Amino acid sequence: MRKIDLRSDTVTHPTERMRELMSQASVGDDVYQEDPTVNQLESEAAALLGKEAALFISSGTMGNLLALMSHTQPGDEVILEAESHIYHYEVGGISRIAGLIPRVIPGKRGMFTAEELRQTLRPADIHYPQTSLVCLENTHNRSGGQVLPQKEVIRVADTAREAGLKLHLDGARIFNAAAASGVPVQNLAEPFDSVMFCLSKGLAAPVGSVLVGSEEFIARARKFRKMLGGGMRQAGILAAAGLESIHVMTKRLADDHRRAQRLADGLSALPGFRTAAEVQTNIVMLDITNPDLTAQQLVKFWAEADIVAVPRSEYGVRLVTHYQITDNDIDYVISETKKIVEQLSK
Ligand code: TLP
Repeated sequence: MRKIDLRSDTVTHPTERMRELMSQASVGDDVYQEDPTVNQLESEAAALLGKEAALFISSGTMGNLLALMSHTQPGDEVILEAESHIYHYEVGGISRIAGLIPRVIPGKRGMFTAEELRQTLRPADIHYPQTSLVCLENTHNRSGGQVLPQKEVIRVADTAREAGLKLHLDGARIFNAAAASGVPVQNLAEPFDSVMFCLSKGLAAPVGSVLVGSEEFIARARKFRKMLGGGMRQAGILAAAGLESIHVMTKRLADDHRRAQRLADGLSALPGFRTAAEVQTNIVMLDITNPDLTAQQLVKFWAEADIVAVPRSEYGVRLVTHYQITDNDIDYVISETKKIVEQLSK
């Protein structure tokens, strides 16, 4: 039986059309900037996000790291939301490789306010590190795919700019934010000097992310990418899939969001489970309120029914919808979970 894999949208396979386009892609040596398909992806991505230039990179982690390195000098301080992906899940590259000091501000649903940023900024003093960058994340992964409130994003950006700071957006799922809010990606990207977005999550490309920003910033990032061993050669094979992601897969994300809401509604209606009432995008944070069922046990029960998920805490599981998850799959997950609840109450 086919497995219903809800661990992440990173598990998506390339579509048949992507495989066709990949096999036909024109290629060249991208380190010499001679790959026509990579060049096309970069120019389309820059235009779509309203920035001067773009760089095709192997992963979201690399894109964020390149942004950190390109906007700062080693020893600088970077301000991040406390639950951000860069802080939690990027192996500390911010310090180990970029040589930066992260300073975190706890937010609500992934967002701190302009006032909180103002209070965090320090006056000039010989003792302090140089603060040079503020990073935000939209959608915000650890808060369950929340879309950041754009008005507050603009206020934070204004405050950062007044203080002479640069702004980077981890927009791994920016197209989900656009689909959910109805705000075009260009507007979501507008307050930022740079944005990283991923092709290989809900957009189904097998590999790749894109970093966008000014010509000067991208030239710096390109050099750092080479330094980190991320210079690619005939990468048009991969960029061809990325173009399909942008042209086609960005248009269908509302289906994933609707299914995530249906999954949350179905599971939270069962005794012993809770989710946020409103699921904004494709991530459902499921809390188990039945002390006799741990996340580990639930995931084990599910595995027997070919449903794949991973615990995120003792009583918490993250479930992510994507194009390989159908309406029938959602019904099946809910009905199998109901069986587990019935077994437990016997
Ligand atoms: N997130 C992955 C895991 O790393 C947790 C996932 O399954 O959600 N920014 C954000 C907001 C992300 O969610 C991710 C991946 C990245 C950056 C890093 O992208 P990759 O995995 O391409 O390095």
